[in-house]
Amino acid sequence: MRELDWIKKAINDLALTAERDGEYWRASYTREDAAGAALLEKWLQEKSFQTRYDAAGNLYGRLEGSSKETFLIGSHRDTVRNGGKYDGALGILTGMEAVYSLLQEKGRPQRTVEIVAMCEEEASRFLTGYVGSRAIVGELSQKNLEELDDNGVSLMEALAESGYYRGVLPQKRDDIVGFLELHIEQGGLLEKEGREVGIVTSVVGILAGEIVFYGRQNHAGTTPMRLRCDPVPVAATLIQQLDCWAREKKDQITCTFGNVVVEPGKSNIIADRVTLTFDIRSGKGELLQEAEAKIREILEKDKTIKAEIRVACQDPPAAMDEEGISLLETLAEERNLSYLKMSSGAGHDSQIIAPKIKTNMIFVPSQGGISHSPLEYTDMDDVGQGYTLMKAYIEAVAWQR
Ligand code: HGY
Ligand code: MN
Ligand code: MN
Repeated sequence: MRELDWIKKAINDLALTAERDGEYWRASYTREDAAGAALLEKWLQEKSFQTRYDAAGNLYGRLEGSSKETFLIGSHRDTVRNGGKYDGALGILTGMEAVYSLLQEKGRPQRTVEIVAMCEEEASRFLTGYVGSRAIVGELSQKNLEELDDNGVSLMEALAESGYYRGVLPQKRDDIVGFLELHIEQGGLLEKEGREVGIVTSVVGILAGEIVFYGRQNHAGTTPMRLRCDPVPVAATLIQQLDCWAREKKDQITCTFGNVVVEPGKSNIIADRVTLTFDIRSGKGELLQEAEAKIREILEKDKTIKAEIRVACQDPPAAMDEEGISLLETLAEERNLSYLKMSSGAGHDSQIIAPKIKTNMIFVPSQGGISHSPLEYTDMDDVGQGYTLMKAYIEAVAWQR
């Protein structure tokens, strides 16, 4: 199938633009991001789309239909550090190829169609994350713009340096009637159950951020245990107690401490501070509230040091559009595609867009359930099944056949 050949080559060609010191990383508003966006823009233009960027750096490809009602399709173009080449990119590439093929086969669509390659979904540079999708629904705040990356560069500066942001925050778009995101599952359920595609019913809610534990830096050998103010054991106690709490909730919640930074980080110095990231997810919003209360309760118990919680991402679970789910089911059944209705344990731009715009997601299997790793892989037969469903859905919604 010509279309899949193009997608397969594009996945690999796009990945080459994100090579950085031997690892794959397209952080937003970087040289790698500009190279990836330029290649995506070239392909969009070759496929008859008009391209533009918004103030958050989202790249759009627009194909005018008879009506101004716009159906948006896409995903994020940024990646995690040392990540895989399917997460995000696959949803952009399959979307542009499906619309281009429908244009050739069916002529102009009823509804206008836009492909979007969004920025900073992964929070791999700015802790808030989902910058591109927040911009689309008008939720990118001044506070987000002031957030700093590891080098002390603010999101506003990064956007301005890239030429996207000129002082006006992106406003919510009112012309978009629906959003579709095809994405790798990033888990192993489809593979385990032997299903070809996933029809997403909801995306987990996320509570993420960091806690800074402030100690009193001092000599490791001359400071008696009773006189120290050491942030490391306090951080370790929180990790242990929160992990224990999460395990008691069984599979209703995940709790991940992705990074622990001890400063100045030498064996013979009692630390000045510890910065601990947390990433807590659940399909139940009330469990996320309980998690935040648990963090505060554990911190309250220890009066020896000051601790500061910085919540960067607090997004409730998001339900996908019911009508879209049943249309996907019908289309899958008509094409004898085995499918699984499932919730997503990974976060997605779709969860930011869904509360404001009818949103649906299609999953394709991840081999071994691996993602956020160079081992991330989906074979082209599996991509093909998801692509078939995606193309049928776009035809139904945009060509309205
Ligand atoms: O972290 C996530 O689940 C997503 O890949 N940003
Ligand atoms: Mn993703
Ligand atoms: Mn990801």
